[in-house]
Amino acid sequence: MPITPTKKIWMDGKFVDWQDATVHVLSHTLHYGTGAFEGIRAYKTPNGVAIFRLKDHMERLLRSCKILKVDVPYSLTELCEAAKETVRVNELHEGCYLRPLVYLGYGEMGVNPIGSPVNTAIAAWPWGPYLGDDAVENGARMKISSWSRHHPNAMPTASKTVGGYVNASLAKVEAILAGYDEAIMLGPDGRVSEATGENIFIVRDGLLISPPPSEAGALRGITQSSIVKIAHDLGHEVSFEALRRDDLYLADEAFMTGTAVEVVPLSSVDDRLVGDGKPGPITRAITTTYHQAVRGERPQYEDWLTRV
Ligand code: PPE
Repeated sequence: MPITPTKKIWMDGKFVDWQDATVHVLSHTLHYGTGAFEGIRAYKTPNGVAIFRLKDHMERLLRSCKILKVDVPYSLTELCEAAKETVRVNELHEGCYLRPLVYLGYGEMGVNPIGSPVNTAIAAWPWGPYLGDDAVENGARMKISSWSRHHPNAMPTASKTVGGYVNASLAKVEAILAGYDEAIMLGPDGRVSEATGENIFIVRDGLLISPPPSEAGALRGITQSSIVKIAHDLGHEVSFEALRRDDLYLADEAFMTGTAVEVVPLSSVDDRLVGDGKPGPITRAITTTYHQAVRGERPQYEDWLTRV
């Protein structure tokens, strides 16, 4: 998706003009992929723009780096303040997507990352529907990927590691070239893991089911956990259970969740319609509540919002 440039990007404590926010070609992460990122959204609310679950995202960024043995030179509070400032400086009153990135910069070559400078950046820009308006309205056509999700001893799936996204990218390209909207990856055990940048839910007999993140090798989604809370509040039970591909084929409803995608229904999986192929009633109700919650239209979810 094309980026809409904004004015400034936060880089290691300073705001740099968008076009000058560059790195040296010998930056370590560019070659070896050791680094971590986050995706966060901010929304316009009746009381000004607010970042959704900011602290949870920055905590996950620090945890991703802990797994990689990368010491981030900023505290949780400093990262949260920098994100708020990035939205303010760019006057993103209508909301935006934020991309914090911790990467190893210029100074060392060779696989050994120890000794490389640790750099931190936060960019923000307006970002529309991740898979387009049609997927939001009518659902996405999904393909089970021939690429498996990483084995946890090959790549730590709890970390949003830069290099880990080669796996997601291979699956995404395969799905798009085959005419689908998005890929679902199975874990090394053949169970459903997650989509390339989204967690998966199905609805079966009124019960919501999502694969348990650590067993499935899926990211512990912050949207996934928001949806669990919303579903409970709407009176639905949620269960974390292993799913097989045929559970997806036979689901009454299914949807995916993520910061970028928000909540998008699945219309089909491997050309089998999910239900009747149209977004189901539970998916719709949850989606509506999610959209209201992120926009500050549901007081019970105010704790999730950080005004900038
Ligand atoms: N799984 C993966 C692999 C993943 O990357 C994401 C977020 C999720 C699940 C959902 O997590 P959460 O955002 O906490 O609900 N994917 C980010 C990157 C997307 C991209 O194309 O870049 C995102 O949604 O911002």
